[in-house]
Amino acid sequence: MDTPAGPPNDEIRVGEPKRSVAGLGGVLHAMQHALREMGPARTAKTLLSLNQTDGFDCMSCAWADPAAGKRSHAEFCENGAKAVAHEATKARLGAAFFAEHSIEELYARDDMWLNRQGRLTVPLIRDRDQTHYREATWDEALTLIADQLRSLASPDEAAFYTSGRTSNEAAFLYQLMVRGFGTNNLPDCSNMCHESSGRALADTIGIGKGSVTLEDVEGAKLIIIAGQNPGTNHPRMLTTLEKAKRAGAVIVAVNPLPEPGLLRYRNPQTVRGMLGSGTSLADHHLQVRLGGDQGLFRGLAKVLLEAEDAGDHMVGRDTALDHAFIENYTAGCDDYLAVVRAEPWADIVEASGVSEAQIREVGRLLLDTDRTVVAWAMGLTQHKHSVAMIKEVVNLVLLQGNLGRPGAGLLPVRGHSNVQGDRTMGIFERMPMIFHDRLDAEFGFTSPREAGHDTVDTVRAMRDGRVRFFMSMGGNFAKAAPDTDVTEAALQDCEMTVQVSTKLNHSHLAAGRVAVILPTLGRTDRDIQKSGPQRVTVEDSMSMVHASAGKLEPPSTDLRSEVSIVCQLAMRLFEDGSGNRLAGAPQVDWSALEGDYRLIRRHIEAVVPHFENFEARINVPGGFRLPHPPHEKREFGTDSQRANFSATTLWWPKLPKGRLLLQTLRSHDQFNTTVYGNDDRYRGIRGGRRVVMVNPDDLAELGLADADQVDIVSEFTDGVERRAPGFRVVSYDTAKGCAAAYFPETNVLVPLDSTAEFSNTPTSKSVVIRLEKVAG
Ligand SMILES: Nc1nc2c(c(=O)[nH]1)N[C@H]1C(S)=C(S)[C@@H](COP(=O)(O)OP(=O)(O)OC[C@H]3O[C@@H](n4cnc5c(=O)[nH]c(N)nc54)[C@H](O)[C@@H]3O)O[C@H]1N2
Ligand SMILES: Nc1nc2c(c(=O)[nH]1)N[C@H]1C(S)=C(S)[C@@H](COP(=O)(O)OP(=O)(O)OC[C@H]3O[C@@H](n4cnc5c(=O)[nH]c(N)nc54)[C@H](O)[C@@H]3O)O[C@H]1N2
Ligand SMILES: [Mo]
Repeated sequence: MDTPAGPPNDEIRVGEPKRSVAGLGGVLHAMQHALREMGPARTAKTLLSLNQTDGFDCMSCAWADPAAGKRSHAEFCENGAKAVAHEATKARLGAAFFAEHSIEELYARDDMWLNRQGRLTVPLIRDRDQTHYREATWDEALTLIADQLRSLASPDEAAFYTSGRTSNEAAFLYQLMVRGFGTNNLPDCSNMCHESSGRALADTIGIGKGSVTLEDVEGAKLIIIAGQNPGTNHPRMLTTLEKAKRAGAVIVAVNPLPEPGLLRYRNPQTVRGMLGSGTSLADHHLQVRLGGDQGLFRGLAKVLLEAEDAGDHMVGRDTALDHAFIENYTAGCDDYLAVVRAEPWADIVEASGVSEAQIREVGRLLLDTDRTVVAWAMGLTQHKHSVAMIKEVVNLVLLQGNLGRPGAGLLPVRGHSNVQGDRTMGIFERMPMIFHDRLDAEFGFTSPREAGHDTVDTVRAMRDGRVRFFMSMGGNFAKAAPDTDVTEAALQDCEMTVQVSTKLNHSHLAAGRVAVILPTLGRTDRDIQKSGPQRVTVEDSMSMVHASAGKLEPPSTDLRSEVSIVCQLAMRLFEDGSGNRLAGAPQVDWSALEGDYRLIRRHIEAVVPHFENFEARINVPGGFRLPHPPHEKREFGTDSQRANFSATTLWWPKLPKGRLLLQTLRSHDQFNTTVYGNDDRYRGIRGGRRVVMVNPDDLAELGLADADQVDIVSEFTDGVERRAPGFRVVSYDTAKGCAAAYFPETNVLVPLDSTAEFSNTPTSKSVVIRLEKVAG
């Protein structure tokens, strides 16, 4: 099948990037989406309960909410409002739509068109060899799925993906069903997202989660933001940064792009922000090369070490390094310092693309405070050496004891609103054995212990015919996973694919031989079960667990909640026709759990550590924080029982002549694979998405110019040339040698086998490409 086209490139308009973000423009923009999708009454109802303690949790990112009494009446951002508007849309997709449009026809539509069609309202089945989806009953669809699962030669022939919006309750039951069925094949979006952070943090500080609270960020005096574009992807973080800034914090942006969202912020919740000039955010911008952060952070450590040697000191101490902390709480510092000492400046500068003078200037800032926070996101996690890169960040933080004290710490900013909670609930292909033991004890069965497939391995296994059944709890695997052609062919080769979804996307169209779509409730929808209205829980980037309850009338009476879908499927899998449990199946009263989510929370309490008294603690507005021992007690659950320094070898991507390194990133008008519009307002690009941003000097060297039409061709060691045709060149201020284009249009270029060491995350931020000019 042909790749979907989108609008023609001659409609693309390129202007100056914005100098300040949000403000009145952001509010108006959000309102346009809200009013068009929801109308005035629904708009008021949803936006006012968004992120309120008695409302629902915004699904647009995992940024934390302010404490219960400190929330604004409008505790949301432009992009949160867009996400809500597109879920709570009044548009509906029923059986007639699918009778009218063939799968092939729909496949040719772009992501934005698919999203605009509205909410799915009925279960759908595409029978073998058929060209269209048809309406099905829930019973027919669920029985078909259970029969297919039972027909597999082994449970390991099935894989069960989770995207990060799934609630704790649904995630917990889903993994229980999957493990009860007999496999650990539980790939999730985290495998493509913060897996590198989880791995690096678990190895170094003993827990794969960020350490800081919202108050820590507000109280920090130096905030380094590396590889993250919060103005677009975590806009509410800007409010926190504004507070910190007004209390005297210095902010450093580390990014190949001068992201407008980091420059100046006009807080739409204040008069100053709406009408005045706002607050300037980043004081320094280090325009690092893609994949150059390990070198950069090592350079910063070298500045500290040199300061130490010269007898300089950090504020409030006699030395530049925090020796008491290093001595009492860490391991491996000497080896690390030896590596830093030996690292030549020339390599640090070449790796990072940042001058020695600039690294020194920012390095000296580390001496001015003992309250430093380092935040990061996909710019650090999606490279071949991401785990080593993030360990280097940890090294720098440990040198000054910036862990376990107020205003300081590590902040991997998560993406999906419950991706961290899903992991806590057991969505992971290799949960620790202690989790399995507790799960087995609670439910009287034996869960499989052998590690399952992560995302990339699932694609490989489907491609090779080892996985024949694929189920997805949310998400859009076909477009989110790397190497689109390979991934889509792998999905299409499955005997059956099942998607639990709110909205239509390409995973429904590049689906298995038999394909099932199960429409589900979203965060905004009211969820009523036998015992009455239900709430669910989520965990944000700062380990805060709290309740979420939708308020809207669901788009159709035929929708089921994710919890209900799992319970209904599990009953058909684990019980015989007369409701008796099959031998070996987990002992679960699925029907009772479906009817009352409080009972699920009781099981979670018994299996997952630190959820004691769960129900009572989510009655407290704002919820509760899961423990983070390094932050609270400077206790480290590593083998050494200490925080580990890592003496890694410095690496950076080296490019053949005439080639560029491509990062695939988000525009301002999308949520991952859901495209809301064709504008990237902050970067000044409007009217289309098939653009590739390239440094003007590179363009000159390559004999190209702004507005040229090119094919992007990716080159990988497997010798396969992957091509994304028809892109407009945009001359842009990006680090030299480093191009940028939007995900998911460019996922076709990311080789399946190009993954990060130790985390197996696709290298979506470093793809070696060449640009081929085409007549335009
Ligand atoms: N509105 C909206 N919100 C979202 C999402 C969305 O799509 N839309 N997605 C959600 C999800 S799942 C996630 S994971 C987050 C993603 O949030 P981000 O990580 O901010 O998302 P990206 O657009 O991938 O941006 C990566 C940033 O890192 C920079 N970068 C790329 N490579 C490097 C590098 O090698 N070094 C450094 N220092 N910087 C680099 C890029 O220039 C860019 O600014 O956002 C979440 N929130
Ligand atoms: N090239 C490249 N690829 C990337 C990335 C990148 O930066 N570059 N980023 C990666 C990252 S960080 C991530 S997290 C993944 C994201 O991968 P996914 O999480 O798989 O993708 P999404 O686009 O977030 O999924 C959108 C779909 O989820 C469904 N959905 C929305 N809300 C709900 C809900 O409440 N319940 C259910 N059941 N379904 C719902 C809708 O049908 C919608 O079409 O993509 C990864 N892929
Ligand atoms: Mo993500």
